[in-house]
Amino acid sequence: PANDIDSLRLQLIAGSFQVQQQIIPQLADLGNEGLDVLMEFLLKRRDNPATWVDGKVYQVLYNSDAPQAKEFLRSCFPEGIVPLKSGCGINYNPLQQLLAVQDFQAADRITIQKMCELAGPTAVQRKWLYFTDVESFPAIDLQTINNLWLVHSEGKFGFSVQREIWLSLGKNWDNFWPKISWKKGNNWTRYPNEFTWDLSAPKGHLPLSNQLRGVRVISSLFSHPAWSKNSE
Ligand code: UYC
Repeated sequence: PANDIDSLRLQLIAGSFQVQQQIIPQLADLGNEGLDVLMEFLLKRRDNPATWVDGKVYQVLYNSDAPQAKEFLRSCFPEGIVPLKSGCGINYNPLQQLLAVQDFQAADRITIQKMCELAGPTAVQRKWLYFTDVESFPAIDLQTINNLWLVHSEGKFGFSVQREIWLSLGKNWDNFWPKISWKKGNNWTRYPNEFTWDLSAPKGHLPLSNQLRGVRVISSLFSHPAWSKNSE
């Protein structure tokens, strides 16, 4: 068993994304010794930007009942692995907690709610955004929300993923909606039950932006300076 652990540890550190993805649940099943390897991995990666492999490791530890995993996260990663930065004092911890347990439906709702908070009290009451609200969002907040989605979805979900798909389709909405399963043939996907709330969804499926009032809000989201290379 010691050999197993050593070999899994090396594959976790040096393997390709695909290998790492397979190794993580195997380590989790090996009990305390496996968890130790996962904790060591996360700690070593602490000063680097979090990837979705880090996200997987974090999720395994977060969802483990082992006291040492709980104590480790409490002391080293009390707010998760994505820095929860906000330009206006918004608390993104509820979003990170829902994504850590892969509750994508509740995470989607809270994403809309947090963006309304960003826009101010009238938007919170209204429960939807004007495109002008989005234009004045701080880049850092959109990046925090987006990084949380990316890191906890194997890089599958997030505004930046949707934006790349939209750009690759020449900004054509009629091609974009079916591509991310928001529309099938002539039919809009109905909220909430027809959407896919897990990682079997197509790339870019989440988070949702209601298209009922048109494309101006989502266009303004995709045109935001948050996604340009120089905005950090
Ligand atoms: N809904 O169909 N949507 C709602 C989507 C449309 C509609 C919420 C997305 C088409 C109504 C979210 C799609 C449409 C409500 C989404 C989609 C429509 C509602 C909850 C595929 C009819 C009740 C948050 C593009 C043809 C709300 C919110 C109300 C809700 C998302 C209808 C997240 C991605 C054009 C009637 N839909 N939505 O915004 O205002 O309320 O009464 O996009």
